[in-house]
Amino acid sequence: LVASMEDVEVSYIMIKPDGVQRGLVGEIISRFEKKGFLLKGLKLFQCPKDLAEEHYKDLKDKSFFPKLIDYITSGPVVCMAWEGVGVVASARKLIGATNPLQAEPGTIRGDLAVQTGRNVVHGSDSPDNGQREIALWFKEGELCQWVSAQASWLR
Ligand code: FUP
Repeated sequence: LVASMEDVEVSYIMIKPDGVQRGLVGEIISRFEKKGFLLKGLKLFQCPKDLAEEHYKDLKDKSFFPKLIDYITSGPVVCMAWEGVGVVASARKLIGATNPLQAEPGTIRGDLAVQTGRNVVHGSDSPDNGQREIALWFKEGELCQWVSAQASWLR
């Protein structure tokens, strides 16, 4: 079954500094890989303050905003672009609720985190934000156009 190109979305997934520091990079990448999404971009990156502020601009009036910016810029993050039909909503399910104590067991946050302010991973909340965030975090030439050898077994 080959999905129509119109249904293909991209999601910006980011392993936050606590995920990197705690050695969870392989575990987190593995969940998206095993699910069957296609990895289009991947890098370890020290996020500058202005980029963190732009990424979270919708939250700039929240009381926790300064702490959020300090957290995201406190160490390297892993930036990823994942592609697939329904990847945006599915990645949010794999990630789990914002507050890890409310996230279901089996989700990344449910299994691996306890605090909202240290919730190990980000995932875009809409297909439009997926596009916006990937354009924000990746430069031209950093994404690969390729077809996985597994593709014909997944679609
Ligand atoms: P999510 O989409 O699950 O990442 O959640 P939000 O976009 O609502 O929040 C973005 C980030 O802000 C969260 F990952 C952690 C941080 N946050 C807080 O620190 N405190 C809050 O009360 C809510 C969010």
